[in-house]
Amino acid sequence: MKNQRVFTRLAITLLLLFSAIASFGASSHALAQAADCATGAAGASPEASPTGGGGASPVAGAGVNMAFVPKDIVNNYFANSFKGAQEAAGETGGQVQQVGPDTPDAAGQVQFIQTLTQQGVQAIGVSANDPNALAPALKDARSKGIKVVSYDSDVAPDARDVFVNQANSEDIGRIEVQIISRLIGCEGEIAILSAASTATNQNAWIDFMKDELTKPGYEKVKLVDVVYGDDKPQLSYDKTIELLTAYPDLKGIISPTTVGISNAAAALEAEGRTDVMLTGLGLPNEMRQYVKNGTVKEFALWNPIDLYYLTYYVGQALVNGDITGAEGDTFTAGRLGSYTIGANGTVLLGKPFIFTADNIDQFDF
Ligand code: RAM
Repeated sequence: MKNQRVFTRLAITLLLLFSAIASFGASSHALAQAADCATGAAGASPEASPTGGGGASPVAGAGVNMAFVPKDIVNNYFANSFKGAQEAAGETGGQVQQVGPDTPDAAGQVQFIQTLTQQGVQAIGVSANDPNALAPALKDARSKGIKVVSYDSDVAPDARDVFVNQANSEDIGRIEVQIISRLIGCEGEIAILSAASTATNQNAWIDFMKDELTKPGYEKVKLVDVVYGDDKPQLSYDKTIELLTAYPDLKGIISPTTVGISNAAAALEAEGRTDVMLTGLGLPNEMRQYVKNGTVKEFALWNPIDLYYLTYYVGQALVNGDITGAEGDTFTAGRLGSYTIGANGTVLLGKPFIFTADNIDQFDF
């Protein structure tokens, strides 16, 4: 709670600072448009700070009993960020738990969903390792009156009520390509180190990365491979080494997964490959050392604690009948303010934020 407040205060300070810099026409590293290589196309714009919503005062509602089933419970992105759900439930008298497999595994997730359905929780939040493999179990839960909120990585739309998206998928995908292309001087071979090949979120981002690369300005940037570390630390490390071996001229790696980028950074550091640029989506706390020693110059993310916080409030609003998940439904999510359900039952947390050596020490997640 205290850390969260400090973070919010810091974020507001940063927002004001960045607005001031922008209004004086100076360039800020964190706000710099990443689209230096693309010609004739506006780049996706990163957020000034990774906060969401309108900042309204917390409004208590009737708390509900909600369970979260992340891709796995070991990954810090999920394990540490669950405190956002605890914070939200604490504000309204709700109850939350987080359960799931030790490694990212759709079959393991199904078992937890079935158990939660038998226990009769009121809402399930889920980040899918596979959009379709989880669908039957989630549909069964819904048929028994349980509200299903996917977050982070969506399931098949007819298997959930609402999807809480951390940031626009297109923004995320394009920003990654813009950053790596600029870092390699708009020329050279790049590769992608992803999570599971079935992960909904990474696959959506990769589609936009590929599309971005078709734009004018990227003619000399060549995507040579997409490999999968399955969000397993050792496998992600090994896949990075394999890329370095298979493509001796490799200039850059994009890893749109916190497990992937941190282990790719470790591999590059161990191999002394300062000539290979790395960017992607990472947790500031896992990336700090690599940013400080120069292995990684820039990477992006949103605030995953806020993602959990918002997801709890969506579950609560669904259970209490404040929303049905229809486009245009509105609800209030405590300190994040009010949100409106968009097309396809999706709620958007905010924009991705770019972390650099200049700002990374201001974040603790
Ligand atoms: C990993 C997971 C998660 C993704 C982040 C960026 O922790 O794959 O789903 O959103 O990276």
